[in-house]
Amino acid sequence: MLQEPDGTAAQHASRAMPWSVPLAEEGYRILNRAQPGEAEEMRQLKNGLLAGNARIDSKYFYDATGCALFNAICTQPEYYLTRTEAKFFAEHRAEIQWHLPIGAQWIDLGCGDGLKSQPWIAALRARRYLGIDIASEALEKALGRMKALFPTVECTGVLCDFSRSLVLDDVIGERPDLTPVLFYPGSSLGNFTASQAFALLTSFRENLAPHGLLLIGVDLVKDARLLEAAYDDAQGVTAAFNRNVLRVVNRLLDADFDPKKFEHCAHFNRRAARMEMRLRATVEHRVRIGRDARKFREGESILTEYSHKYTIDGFGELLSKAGFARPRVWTDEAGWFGVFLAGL
Ligand code: AVJ
Repeated sequence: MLQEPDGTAAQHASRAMPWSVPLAEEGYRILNRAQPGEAEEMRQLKNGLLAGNARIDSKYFYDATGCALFNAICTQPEYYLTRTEAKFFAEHRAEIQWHLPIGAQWIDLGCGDGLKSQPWIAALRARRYLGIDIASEALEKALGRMKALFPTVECTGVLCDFSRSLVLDDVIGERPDLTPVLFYPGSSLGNFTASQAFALLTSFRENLAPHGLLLIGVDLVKDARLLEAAYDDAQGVTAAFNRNVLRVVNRLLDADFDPKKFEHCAHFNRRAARMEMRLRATVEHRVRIGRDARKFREGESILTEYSHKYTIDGFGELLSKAGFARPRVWTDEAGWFGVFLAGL
């Protein structure tokens, strides 16, 4: 078993074997390229919280509780993204598949539980599954399930924070005979700012060279009310997901945030074409953050997430700037969600 992402044991393991920790018993292996709790990362997280405009990087949402809450968000009626994309893929798989190679290596970036990839592995008769995620428990689950369902598919996991750097060419290069297909669904790219998204897409292109393909799903700009409802469901699941990040921070930084003193806010910033989630202090109070402390005034907020929304043309341009060839594009009937398939 891999250690918790914030566990010190994992830190020692990654120091002793900085590159990989293969696990053979389950029929798959996981390469540990995470650097949990790394000093520089923790400094950044802390500085973000001590800054005048406090912020927490949205990658910190995904501890085990956060992953479970995110899965629950995906089943909320207001959160149309997952449903729309799943329905679209189910109905159009045959058509998209026509443009994808048979027997490829399927790279599932931010795989979570890996469920979205299963029908693709079957349809494309993929020979290799590479699951990439920052959440170790989800990654193990994804690989265990994949191996059980497809015993002849080689299953490899890479535990890493790909928002920092995505270096997969050595792993992909282990099978130069299999065309790499990078699958990045769910509009996960939306969490990144324009310049970060450009850098990430550029690294996709580098990892996929010379003949790989990128299959990516992105959420499209739409009515603000629909967007704001999707990020503030009536059941309060998104609110719980947002507040949970404070518990993650409490553990990572030895802080004493009280989630009850913050309320969930979701706002569509049309000019920047993004949803913005914040945690707003409902009362003035002090929070200890490790050996430091800060005051939150009533109404002062912590930025916890950007979720960018794209236009078909805008996203096509971004792909082209990152060095991809002209993509094939599909959207659902309502034009809510876009699927892009881009080669090099
Ligand atoms: C996983 C980044 C695609 O931005 O819609 C869901 C995360 N945040 N509800 C998104 C999220 C609030 C989600 N992504």
